[in-house]
Amino acid sequence: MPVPSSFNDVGQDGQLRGFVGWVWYERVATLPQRWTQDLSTRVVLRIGSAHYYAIVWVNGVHVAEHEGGHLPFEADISKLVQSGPLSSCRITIAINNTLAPHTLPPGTILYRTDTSMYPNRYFVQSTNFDFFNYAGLHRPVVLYTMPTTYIDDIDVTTSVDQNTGLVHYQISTQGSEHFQLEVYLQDEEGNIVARGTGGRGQLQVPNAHLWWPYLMHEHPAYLYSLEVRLTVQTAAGSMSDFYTLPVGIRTVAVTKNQFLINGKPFYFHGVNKHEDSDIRGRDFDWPLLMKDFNLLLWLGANAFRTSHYPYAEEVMQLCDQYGIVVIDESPGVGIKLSQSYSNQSLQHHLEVMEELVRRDKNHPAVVMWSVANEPTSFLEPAGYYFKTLIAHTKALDPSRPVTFVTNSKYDTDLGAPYVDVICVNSYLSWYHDYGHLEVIQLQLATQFENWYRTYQKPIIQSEYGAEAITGLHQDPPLMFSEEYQKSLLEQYHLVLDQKCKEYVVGELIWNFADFMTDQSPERVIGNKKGIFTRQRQPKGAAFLLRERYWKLANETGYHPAAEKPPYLVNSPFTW
Ligand code: BDP
Repeated sequence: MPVPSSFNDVGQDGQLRGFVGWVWYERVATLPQRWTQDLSTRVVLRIGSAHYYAIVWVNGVHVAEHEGGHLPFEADISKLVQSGPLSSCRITIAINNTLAPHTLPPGTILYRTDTSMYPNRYFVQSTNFDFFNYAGLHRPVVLYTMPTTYIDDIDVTTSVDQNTGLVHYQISTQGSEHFQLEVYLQDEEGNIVARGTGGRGQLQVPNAHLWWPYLMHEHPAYLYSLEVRLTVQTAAGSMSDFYTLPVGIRTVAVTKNQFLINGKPFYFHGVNKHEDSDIRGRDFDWPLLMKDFNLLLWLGANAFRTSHYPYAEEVMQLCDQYGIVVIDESPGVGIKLSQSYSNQSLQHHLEVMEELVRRDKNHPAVVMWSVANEPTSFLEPAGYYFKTLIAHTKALDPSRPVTFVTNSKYDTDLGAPYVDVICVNSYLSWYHDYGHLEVIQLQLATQFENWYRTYQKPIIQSEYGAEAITGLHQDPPLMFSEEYQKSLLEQYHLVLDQKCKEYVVGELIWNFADFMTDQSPERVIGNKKGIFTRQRQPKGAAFLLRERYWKLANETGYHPAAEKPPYLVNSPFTW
């Protein structure tokens, strides 16, 4: 099985495609002698994402367990590989994709016990979310080294005082108490613009270049580089660890009707995505990622939400580099059953937020955390659940607003009081009043007015859309045709054009591209609400949105290249 990849769509075996249970990966790696002989080297095994539950052994010794796909974990394997004459190491990873009421996302195993209908011990995995539960080693598995005294974490927040950028840093180290830390901040030309020493401090950058979103400034996404050097004296001489972190100086704030980046109103015009493609499933793949970024830039999208789970770290790095603003979502999707509000679920959700914030906190592109998507937030336990979860996330990161995405009613939602921005999904003239595009304007205006009157918080239309089978045409528009998808979006836009002058601060189409789902009578080989096909070819709606997003960029931000979008981009990571 290739790594990274989902295991589901690689083979010709239908049973493996829908397999629920344990799968095993094993590989032998030969390590350089320096790694195994030099005891001042720390050898680490890092797994980018294993969906869902993983147990890891090295040379048969248990080294790690991790619950939840989408976030990395690692194990220090130095002792194991440095204790004997062996320079090889056998890495074994067992992964179980079963989803239960307390997992994130939750799921249920349904046992079919009627033996007149099902074979013995027959069961199926049921879920309450609308994407295929791809599984496997979705991101790279790497071995890497560092000195035994090392930089463990860096925490950077930024603020601005008039023209001076302030970079507050905190560095945690492991391995020894006796070390020195030097910190440099370099600009894009490689000039050192500020220096510091010690584990925490504040760097001042006079006339700082701020990090601006794509299309909001003539030089968006300006990144400084924080260089951190740790030096330690040992009996064997001096040892050092060195880390480089891209830093964008920017501020984020929310008023009762605005979302501010660097003090200026920001309007999210973008998409919801999935990590999803033919054959590879949910794997991390550079060509696909660069294609998606080229499409985002072509579209004039300035933002996306990582619906409905954290995306690969490389995605977040590209967002920093291109100025694509991110609402970073946890895998809290499909929280529908009351068992999924148990203490066990909440405890795990709190831990997932810790892992997510620890991984993504330093990305300037990330401007808001989303703790969940479309939970049954009208159920009684939801109030305590979201109050606790949101408070915990804010304690982990006081610098960013927190939300969850709702499709509950404004007057019964028990989680909404705790969010900073109301993110609301609606599928007018799709899941109800189907075929009746004429009701959208009234219903959407009412939706916005109700939410704003109740909460006096900015609102994002975090999902809206319609399915279109590419190439299917009907005029007058009928459902599933490209014309219906376009017409439905146009009706939404008429209302958004009004409400964006008041308190609506964004619109994110569902979805960027068609994606795979479970089989059901409602889905024709997946969800077809993409404005691009799964192979990333545009439907009519993509051209409509492209025109709209560039127009919005004209009206709300800076747009140096409105006539000539810079859609041919070279990856900074490829030749
Ligand atoms: C929304 C969900 C999203 C679905 C979408 C749909 O948030 O995951 O794919 O509906 O039904 O409710 O297309």
